[in-house]
Amino acid sequence: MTRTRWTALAGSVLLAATTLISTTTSSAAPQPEPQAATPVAINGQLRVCGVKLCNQYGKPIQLRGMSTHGIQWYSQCVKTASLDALANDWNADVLRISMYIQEGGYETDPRRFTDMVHGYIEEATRRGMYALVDWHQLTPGDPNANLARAKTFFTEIADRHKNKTNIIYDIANEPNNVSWAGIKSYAEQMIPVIRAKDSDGVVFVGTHGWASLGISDGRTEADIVNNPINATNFMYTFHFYAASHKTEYFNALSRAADKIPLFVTEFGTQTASGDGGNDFTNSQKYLDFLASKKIGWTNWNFSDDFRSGAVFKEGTCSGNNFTGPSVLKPAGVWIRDRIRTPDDFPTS
Ligand code: IDC
Repeated sequence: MTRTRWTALAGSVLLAATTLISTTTSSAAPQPEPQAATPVAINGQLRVCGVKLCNQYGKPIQLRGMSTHGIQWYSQCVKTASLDALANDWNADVLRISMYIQEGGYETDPRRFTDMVHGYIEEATRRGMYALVDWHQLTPGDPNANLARAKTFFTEIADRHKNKTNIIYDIANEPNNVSWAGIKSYAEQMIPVIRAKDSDGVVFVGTHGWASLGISDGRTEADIVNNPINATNFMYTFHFYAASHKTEYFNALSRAADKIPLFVTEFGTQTASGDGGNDFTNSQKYLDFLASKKIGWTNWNFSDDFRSGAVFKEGTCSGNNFTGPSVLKPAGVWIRDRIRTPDDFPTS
């Protein structure tokens, strides 16, 4: 499907109108080309319906897209040319905006990082993509350690963007070294903070053991199923790195998929370091399963970092050519092929 930005559509309508006004003798103004709509134009405001993510028509949909790398390190990879490629060459539905809290991220300059996220939300919106705002806590792993910061940040983000239909709030990237009960308590404090500003915004919450449904902690999804977060319109997140996370992780995902609402906000085709050889066979097994359940995903990551999981070849982000397979590492070629296949977005 060809996607044209609304600015282009508006431009051709304006051109047609201008031509109509200025042409007194010609018989008909040129008709605008039929335009395919963007993911947000088609699906509108999302809502969690049972264990699925549904569009404005109440139909389950699968969103597919990319996660940025940490914006404190790789903002040079998130610019006009790369986002145009993501929307129009990759046909991505969603941009995950990965804002670390520590490691030189938000805590060092809350004003600057909040403004960066506002900017990226506007860029995603302009291109008709969903904007998945990722509170990328990682070290420390207990999201409660950043609770006050999270309240400040999400209050402003939700207030500024509440009238948009394309914002998704991820309040904890990868909780670790924290019990499920600790994460549940955090989520039950944060979700009302967001809802006070944006009453219909969908919220995502990372699961224990680095978003492994507890598996990396020697636990299972039963912790969640037996003690779910007391809220509505939210999903739990699951992450996997296909060269590290094999049967035990896949089985947990497949057991959980019919019981709790899930979104894969991060995965790689390589090891959990985001580097090393790709396991495309196991990656495909996961993606086939996610497609069959209409579970959405964003891949790690949209940068030119040296590691194998960064889709662009090193040095790409200092230029302005992001289109096509030639600028991509093997993981990038593979994942672009799987994002740009046609979407299934039912409208009736
Ligand atoms: C990695 C980055 C790397 C950075 C490291 C520590 O690729 O440059 O130094 O984080 O912050 C995750 C995390 C994600 C990791 C990624 C790959 O959410 O931040 O990125 N990963 O290791 N969970 C599992 C893997």
